[in-house]
Amino acid sequence: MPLRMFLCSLALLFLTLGAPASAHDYKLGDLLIDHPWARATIGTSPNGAAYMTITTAGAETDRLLRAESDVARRVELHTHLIEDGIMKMREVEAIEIAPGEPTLLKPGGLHVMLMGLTAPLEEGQSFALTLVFERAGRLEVEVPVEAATTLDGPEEMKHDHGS
Ligand SMILES: [Cu+2]
Repeated sequence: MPLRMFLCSLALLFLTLGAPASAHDYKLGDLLIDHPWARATIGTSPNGAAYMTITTAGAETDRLLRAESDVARRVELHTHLIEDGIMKMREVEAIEIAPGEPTLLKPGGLHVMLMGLTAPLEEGQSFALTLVFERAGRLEVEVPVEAATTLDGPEEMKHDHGS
């Protein structure tokens, strides 16, 4: 088997065997990607968003450069800004993952924007999202779709972190 495939299998095996705390944590080099999730589509909204918490155990800042998924025609990295008293979304070039504190992608803040969904996101489904980091490289994560009313993240995530 080609080396690349072999390494992928190893990585998969590691993911399967590791992380007993939660099935939704992913490790990639120094990075921990904690509980990716998305909200179910509301009405006929053509767009969606994905959220997660990314932490680096390394000494250097990494950057999320882009994300890719089949569920949308275009995937962008966005933040929210207040302009003239109105909250607006703005595309960002990259999302910095600095050492010391977790980088939160959450409703009302940074997020992975799914522009032009190919199908509505339904609660209980999940989809694949590939994250591309400057230093750590590429990682495909599974993004479960939570209820449209979910505010900060799935209940399970709150239990995980006990806060
Ligand atoms: Cu957005």
